[in-house]
Amino acid sequence: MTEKKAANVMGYDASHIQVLEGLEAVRKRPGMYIGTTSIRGLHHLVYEIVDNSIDEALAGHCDRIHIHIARDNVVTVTDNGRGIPVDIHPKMKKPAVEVALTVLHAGGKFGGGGYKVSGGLHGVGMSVVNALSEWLEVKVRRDGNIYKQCFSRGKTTSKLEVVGKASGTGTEIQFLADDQIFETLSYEFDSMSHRFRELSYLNKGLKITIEDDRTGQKEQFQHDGGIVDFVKHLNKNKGNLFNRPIYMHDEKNDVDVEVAMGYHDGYIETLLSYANNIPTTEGGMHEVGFKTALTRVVNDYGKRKGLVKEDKVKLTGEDIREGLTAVISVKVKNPQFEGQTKTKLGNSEARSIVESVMGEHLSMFLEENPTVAKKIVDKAITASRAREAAKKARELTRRKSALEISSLPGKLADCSIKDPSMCEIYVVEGDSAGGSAKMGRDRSFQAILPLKGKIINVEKARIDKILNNDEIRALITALGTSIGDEFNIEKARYHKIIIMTDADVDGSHIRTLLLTFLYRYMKPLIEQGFVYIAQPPLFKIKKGRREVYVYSERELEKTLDELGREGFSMQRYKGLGEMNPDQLWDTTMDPDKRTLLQVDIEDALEADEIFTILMGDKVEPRKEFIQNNAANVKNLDI
Ligand code: 0RA
Repeated sequence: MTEKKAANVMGYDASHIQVLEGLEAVRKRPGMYIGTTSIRGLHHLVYEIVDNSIDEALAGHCDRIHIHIARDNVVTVTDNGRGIPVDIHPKMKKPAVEVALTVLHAGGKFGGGGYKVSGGLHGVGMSVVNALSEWLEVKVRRDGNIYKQCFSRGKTTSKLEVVGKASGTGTEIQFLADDQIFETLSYEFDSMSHRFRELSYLNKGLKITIEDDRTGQKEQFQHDGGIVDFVKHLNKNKGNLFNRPIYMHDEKNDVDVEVAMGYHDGYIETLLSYANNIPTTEGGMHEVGFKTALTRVVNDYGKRKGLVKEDKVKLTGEDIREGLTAVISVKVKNPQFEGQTKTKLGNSEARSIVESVMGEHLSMFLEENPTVAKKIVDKAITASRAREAAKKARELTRRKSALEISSLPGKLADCSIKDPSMCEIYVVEGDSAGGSAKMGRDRSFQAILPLKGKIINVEKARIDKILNNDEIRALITALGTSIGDEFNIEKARYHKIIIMTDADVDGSHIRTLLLTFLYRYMKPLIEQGFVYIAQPPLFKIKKGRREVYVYSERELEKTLDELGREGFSMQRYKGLGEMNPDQLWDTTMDPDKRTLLQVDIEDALEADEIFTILMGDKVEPRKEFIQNNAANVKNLDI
């Protein structure tokens, strides 16, 4: 063998092994690439593929993406982009599409420019999806042909071949996630829909459809108004100060900035920010730039027009953001995601560019729309006066509240362990269930806080009034973190906060209220994954000496089939109070047996939306909601 040939063989083997190692590493430590192998990770596979189609849409070559979930959990993502290139990759000597699917991080290597995402969980590349799939098939329509190639667990199982004639262009990727890797293969339609709706708002005009053969559910998302429609959607049940959200879109130094903002007559600020289509829940440079510009421009305008008396009032950022709903979407070349959950944009250029784009466009808008401008300034002045008045009131009562805060609420049955990371608190609806929970618990690490259900009536109390509610104050004190600007997660007294309510309408209202409250005033608790919903059983079935607890209607049918439909007795639990302490422990509180649903920010956002509808000053949406949900309510209220 000549030396040259030996080197070639070595070279080939080396690169070959490297490729295998790359995807083997993904299979060995999937968490490193997709965060988790839970349902979230499973969804991530789909999002990764869809992200690639969206990149194609951003480049202006794709306007339709279809996601199909089959009964056997096979997912197909189809787009009408240019199709992944099939020509031979000069270095790898393989079709580019094969390289994209078998080489780690190959995604960004070809196709020039664009705002490809490189950091964080997203943009890890389609090869990661391939590695974590039992099988994957890609079909590319390009140059009049349909090309097809198959893979299994990241390895090529067939060569790229032409399998037919194509008229247009596009890419279709079909895969079955690997059940050796994932805890579950049951995609959640609602959760995925939520993300696709968001993506459709963020990518104006793009049509995203999702179809689920398991349930027959279908959705179609397309918003020609983009984030303007998003703001309208968020504010749809609120008393808007003006009809059409303010919109700006500009690009400077490779940073693309899009902002839409509206105001309503409430007090809550809703700021949703994104970088390269990824939610930046921890904020970051783009948010800082936005806030700085908003505060400066509104103050300048107010002074210039004599609306704000120079020395008397200084409008703070918070004053100006009261009742604001804004969506900020930036696209940057090399996004840096920082923070505890990697959802904080670190790129400093984003700050100055958003600030400058906002500064220019908003000043111009205010000049051209004096009626709207006056409404915004007046609203901020009112907020500023309220803030001053509240401050004075607080100073007067400071001594009293300091006393209150130093002592834990009397209703709290605390746990004996003091290390928060080991402790959990059950927030329980009603004194009687609270009593059972106190007796049934493991007092070393489980604390119980009973809340009187009747007092907090979601439909009658406004969220700001709710802060004056004794029950809610007890909750704030028990959790230890304080709220709003003074919130400090380091002071959290428990790292699991478990909401345990009855499976009826009141219970679901209280849960909605608590989630809305936590979302608005203690958001990091949700972001950190500290908040859970307990899952008490709905039924107990007895047959002979056997007792089975059943947690859902669907499970009930299955269980009855299994036990045989004769000679059994069944108890329906209407409330937690019907269970004795032992039963409550066995079914709902024992860490070895219980199921807890972890609340994520999407759940909380949804609760906030429901809360807004239930609370809204507008009667119509409320009626509509109650009518639409009457069926669900019935299911719950058994
Ligand atoms: C690289 C280059 C080109 C298209 C794509 C990638 C592409 C990737 C995916 C993934 C899913 N759908 C996709 N659509 C396109 C463009 C090559 C060219 O025609 O110049």
